[in-house]
This record gives sequence, C-alpha cells and structure tokens, in this order.
Amino acid sequence: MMPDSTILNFINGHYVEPKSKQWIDNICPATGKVVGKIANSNAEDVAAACLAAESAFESWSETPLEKRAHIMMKIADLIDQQMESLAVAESQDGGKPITRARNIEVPRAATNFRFFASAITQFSSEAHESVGQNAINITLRQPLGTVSCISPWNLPLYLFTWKVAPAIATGNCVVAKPSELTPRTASMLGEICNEAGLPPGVLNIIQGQGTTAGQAILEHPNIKAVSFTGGTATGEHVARVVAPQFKKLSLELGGKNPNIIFADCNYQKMLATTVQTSFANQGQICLCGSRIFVEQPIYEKFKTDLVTRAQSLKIGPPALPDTDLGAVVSQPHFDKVLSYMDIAKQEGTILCGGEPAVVPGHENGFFIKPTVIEVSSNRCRLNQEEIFGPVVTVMPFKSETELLGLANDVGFGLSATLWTRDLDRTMRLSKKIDAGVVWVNSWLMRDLRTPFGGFKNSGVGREGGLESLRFFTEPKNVCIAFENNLKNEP
Ligand code: TXE
Repeated sequence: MMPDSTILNFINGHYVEPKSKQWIDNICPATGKVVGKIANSNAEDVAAACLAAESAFESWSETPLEKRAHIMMKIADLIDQQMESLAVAESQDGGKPITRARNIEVPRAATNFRFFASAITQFSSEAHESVGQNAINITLRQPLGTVSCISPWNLPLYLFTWKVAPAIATGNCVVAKPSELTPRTASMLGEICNEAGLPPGVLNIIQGQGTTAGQAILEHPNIKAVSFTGGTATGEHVARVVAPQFKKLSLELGGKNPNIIFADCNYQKMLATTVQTSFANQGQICLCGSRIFVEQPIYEKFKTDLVTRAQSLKIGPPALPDTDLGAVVSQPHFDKVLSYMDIAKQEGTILCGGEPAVVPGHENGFFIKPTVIEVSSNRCRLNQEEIFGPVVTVMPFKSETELLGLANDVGFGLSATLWTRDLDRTMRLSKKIDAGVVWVNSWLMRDLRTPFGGFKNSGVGREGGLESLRFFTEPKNVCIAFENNLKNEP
C-alpha cells in the first residue's frame, strides 16, 4: 500500500494504481490545501474490478449465510476498533466536525454491517401453493452477480456501507465508488475487509471522478444493478445511461424538506432539534429541513430564538472537540452555497449569517456562517432549489390547509419534519405530505428495518431492511407440479 496521502484502487484484495496513472488532487476543505492524490480511474480499472468480482462470485454466492454474516460482523468489529483513525480521516476529508464523525457517522457504518449480517440470516422468500392445480411455487431470491454502489461525499463511510453491506450480504460481488471528494474511509475499508477475511474480489473499490470512473461503472455491461446516492441532476444522468441497459436501479437523490412547526409543540425540544435539522454537518444532509414553516402565533418568538441559537454555534477547525460547524466540502460547493446569498438579498431578508466565516489559522478553508433567511413566498428559488449548505428559510403559516400547500409545493419529496402534540393532526398531515419519511417530534432517528427513499425528484426505489435485500436479489419463481393421487401400494 502507498502512503496514506495516496488513494489507490482496491481490486481483488490489493491496492493498485490506476492503469492510466492519472491522479486528482485531494483537497482539505478546512485549509484549502492539497493533502494528497487520488487515483482517477477509467474503464480499464473498472473492467479489472468487474473481472475480480466475477471470479469471486461463484464461491461467494454459495458461501453459507452464517459464514457471510460472521465475516460481516468481523468487519463491523474492526470498524469499531479503528474508530479513531476512521473518524479523523472522515473529518479531514469532508471538513466535518470530528465529534460528528466519531460519535455518529463512523459508528453507523459499523451498525450497517451488523444489521445486514443479522438480516440475511432472517431473510426468507415466499411459497405459493396453486391449490387444485397440484403445483407449488417457490420463490428463490438469488444474488444478481456484480453490482455497483456509487455514493456521495456528505456522509461518506456511512452511506457507502449502507449500500455495500446489503449487497455482499445477499451474495453479490461489488464494484463500489465513493465520492472523489471524500475517498479515504472507503479506501481504509478495503484493508478492514481483508483483515476480516472477506474473500478477494467480493468488494472492489474504484476511486476517481464521476464523469470517468463513475461513468465507466454505469456503462460496464456485466454490472447488473446500480445503487446510487447523490444529486438529482447526476441521478437523472445515471437513469438515462442505465435504463436502456435494463439494469436494476435505485436512486436516492436530493431533498428540500419542510420543517413544520405548530404552536402546540414541545418548544424547547423542537428548537434544539431544529438547530440540528438546519445546520448539522453544515446543512449537507439530504434530510435537513431547509424550509421552516412556523404557525403564526409563535413565529416571531421562534425567529428570534433560532437566530440566537444559530449565532451561538461555534464555527471552527473540524479537529477541535467543541466545533459545531466545520467547513463545507469543496471550493465549488462553497461558491454554490454562497451564490444563493445574492439571491437571498432579492428574495428575502437575511436574519443572520449570509457570508463566509473566517477561522483563524484556516483562512483558506470553506467555512460559511449558519444562515437564516426570512421569505414571504414558497415559490422563490431559495425554497425550490437544493442549496445543501448551512442555510434555512423561515416563513409563517396560518392553517393546516395553507401549510400542506406550502409543504408539497416543491419538486422534491424526501422527508418532512412535523412538530405537534396533536395526534389527529399528525395522522392527517402525515398521510398527505409528499415525502418518503415523516419525522414527527424527532429527526434522523434510525431504525434500519424501515424503508428509506423519496417521492418526486428525490429518487426512485427504497433502501433499508427488506427493501435493500430485495433490491440486491432477483426473484425467481420455481413452479413444481406434483402427482396428487394417493398410491394404494401394499
Ligand atoms: O454530487 P454528485 P455533487 C446534492 C447537493 C449537491 C449536489 C451536487 O445538492 O450540491 O447534489 O453534488 C458520482 N456517473 N447532493 O456534484 O455528482 C460522484 O463521483 C456515475 C445530495 O458532489 O451527485 C459521486 O460518487 N457516477 C446528495 C456521486 O456520483 C457519477 C449527496 C455523487 O456525486 C457521475 C450529495 C456519472 N456521470 C450531493 N457523476 C444526497 N442525496 O444526500 C458523478 N458521479
């Protein structure tokens, strides 16, 4: 293996250079400095990874479930053991506070492996007896072969393993690509898999840009399924390339989620959680509640309180334990988020933030102050486009009917957060909100058995629990006819 600052491909259990010898810079978001180089792979590297996956498949797909589960549990244990180095790498790569990486995200990567290790031993398929026709139908759930997992930069190891774990649990071999902005923890996972005894070729990790490495994965004829999480525009492109090849496709895309606050809510709990739904991970979580709608009677108080809380968040070096907000992921993303501040001046009133933050010693880092913008219409760009930074809008509403119109008047439908103590209202609204997940008096609580995914431009398909196990398997019906006459043998 090369030094930590050189990120190689992981193919057939070995770290290898890209065949083209092309590299991209790895830039630290907190300093703006180049800290290493990343393999920029192309179709040749993807072909080598596919070959490795194909040769591993026959044996892995026939490996007893208990053995697969045992190896995956070991991977989870090793992630736990290497928590600190993984958290440091995650924080340095993405600019996120180390405490977030250490306490939430990397532990969840271990949980992903543990959950699917256990789930595969409980997975069952169906049987249908064709009564009166003397036949029984048995549904086999077979692995697909080589599948691909393409993941984004905002929750790197957490989302990478969320796809890889069910893919290998079901007996597939994987060609996976992490984001070129955050390649390190996925790269470290290769070594962990070797140590845990995962056979070579079961997980292959291709590094590099979406347009080269990612595109080659989409186009490889032997890849049977694509599980993708990323931006909606990229998802649309992925769908266009993959659909004519009739590959299975799962898309988890962007969000523009409403955070709906009624006056009868538990105010303190709502306020504390809303600070998280607005600014956690610098607002770079697809489930963040970036459009806040507040019932009129508490609107002014809420506005003042949210601004006070936002201004008291500590923006600082990601490595410090008391940092609340780190850097956003890259210079282009920093520019994109800040470009909305000009729009904000036309479409609303900036109540706080709205500009870069200067962190001493990190003057070239991509830090942005938590920003709250008051808007008077939901039909503005600030409320219709995914900004994906520490930026929220606030706006009052008077009735449930008005609120529902506002909440659903958007092209996305990933999640919604609802704050109320009224059970009837909870059910009324939950049924009508266009979103794959409705958090009521909560946010980001995880139960891995539940379906996860979005309506509208937020994606196609669901992940989680049985949904993931079904996605990574092909059902095959075996119809067995039988003789139904009792034999009168002596
Ligand atoms: O992500 P991309 P970007 C949103 C967010 C953000 C916007 C763009 O609004 O501002 O998307 O982010 C790979 N073939 N989300 O451009 O491009 C890429 O290498 C195959 C929301 O950074 O979607 C990476 O591994 N793969 C989202 C992955 O796709 C390709 C999280 C995601 O990158 C490819 C991230 C191609 N042609 C951004 N092009 C969420 N839902 O949480 C790119 N990729």
